[in-house]
Amino acid sequence: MRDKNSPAESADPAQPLPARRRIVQGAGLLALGATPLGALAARISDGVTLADGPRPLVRYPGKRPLVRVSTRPPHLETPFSAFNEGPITANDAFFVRYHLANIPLSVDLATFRLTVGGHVNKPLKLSLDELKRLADPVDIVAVNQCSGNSRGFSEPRVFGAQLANGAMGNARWTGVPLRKVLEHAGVKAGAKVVTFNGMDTPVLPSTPDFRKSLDIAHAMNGEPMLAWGMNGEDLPLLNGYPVKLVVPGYFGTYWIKHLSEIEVLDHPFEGHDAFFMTKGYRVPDNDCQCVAPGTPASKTRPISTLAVRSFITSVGAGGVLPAGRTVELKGIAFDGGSGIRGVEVSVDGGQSWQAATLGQDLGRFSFRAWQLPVKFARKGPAVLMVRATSVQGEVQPAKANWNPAGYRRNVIESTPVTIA
Ligand SMILES: Nc1nc2c(c(=O)[nH]1)N[C@H]1C(S)=C(S)[C@@H](COP(=O)(O)O)O[C@H]1N2
Ligand SMILES: [Mo]
Repeated sequence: MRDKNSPAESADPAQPLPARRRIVQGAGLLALGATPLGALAARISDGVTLADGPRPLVRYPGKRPLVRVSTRPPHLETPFSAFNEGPITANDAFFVRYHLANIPLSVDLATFRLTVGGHVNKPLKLSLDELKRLADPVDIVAVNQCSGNSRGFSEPRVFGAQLANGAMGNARWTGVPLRKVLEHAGVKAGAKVVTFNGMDTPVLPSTPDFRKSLDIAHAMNGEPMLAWGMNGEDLPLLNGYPVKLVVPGYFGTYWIKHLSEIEVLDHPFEGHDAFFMTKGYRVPDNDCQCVAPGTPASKTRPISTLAVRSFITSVGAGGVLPAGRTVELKGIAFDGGSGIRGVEVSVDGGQSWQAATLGQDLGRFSFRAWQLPVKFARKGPAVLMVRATSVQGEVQPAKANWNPAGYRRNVIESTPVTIA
């Protein structure tokens, strides 16, 4: 799969100011650092994040123009303005993330099979139709967010794709509970973990395959599901057609696309194939899942649930709002599955906060829309902030937590605007 259109050079207009401001700084630095070494030095010394300039939009099959992070493998962000269209993210706007460049370019349902094997009584080999008939279908609205969403704002800067805030999305997923499929195969006593693999493969044998695992208790708790439907349609190819594992409340890394192999193990998941559990996608093993900025984590564990977050979607950084009349601020909030208790907004840089009105409850794993009418008395610069509290009482931090991979960022967002 290659880009069909030449990339349109355009900044994401709704990108938060830190990105845009730094793009401008970056342009200056580029002039200063005329030599490659100079540019590199400037980048490192300035703590620059997302400084590679405006990010091009690219067009892939089944998708509207999305922000290009990389093309091999495809890694695409949702333009942030799409999140103001409502709490459900449209299929053609949904972000795309792959680790391995050999991705399926088409899937033939005549030959597609999902195998369920390992420590089970009756190994299964299911066509999509057989999977659909295996149990009554269920629906769940849930957020799929990449662990590294917003990593590009980490300071100090961290390795990895310099993502802004568009590596997340919320959809209604249709499928069957993983538990039903495992019950059908008959999990044997002594099962410990369940591993998942998709149809994409590494280019080089030295690259580990992208496999993930869930503890048997989690796999059997009724929440993880094998989904074929997304917002009432088949999954888009780039989001895992024909079947993906949906793990509500958990980061996207567990949501295996083009799911083709499920294996039950009676021993821990280890070795080369377990790279993305035992080496990658790990967070500091403490409550904040963070360490002092710039320091390594001594003990780590696999990343798991989403942290509480909220965003303003109706106006972006650098936006202009009118003085003297009512402006409806809108946005979204979500957490790892307790649900959103409340959202507060500040229009004075965090000195005072007002409670927003929450929109329709689409379920505890979903984006929750919020809105708040505000009136600005004075013209000039203003900083809008939004802060969510989850049902279980988790509040977003005022200062960003930091970890070496830039995972799970959930600092209170600030949106500088001009009142005119
Ligand atoms: N088969 C497969 N599934 C995968 C991945 C992958 O590389 N291959 N990446 C995971 C990661 S890290 C993320 S964030 C999500 C992204 O889901 P999306 O591309 O449908 O938005 O897919 C997950 N599932
Ligand atoms: Mo991810």
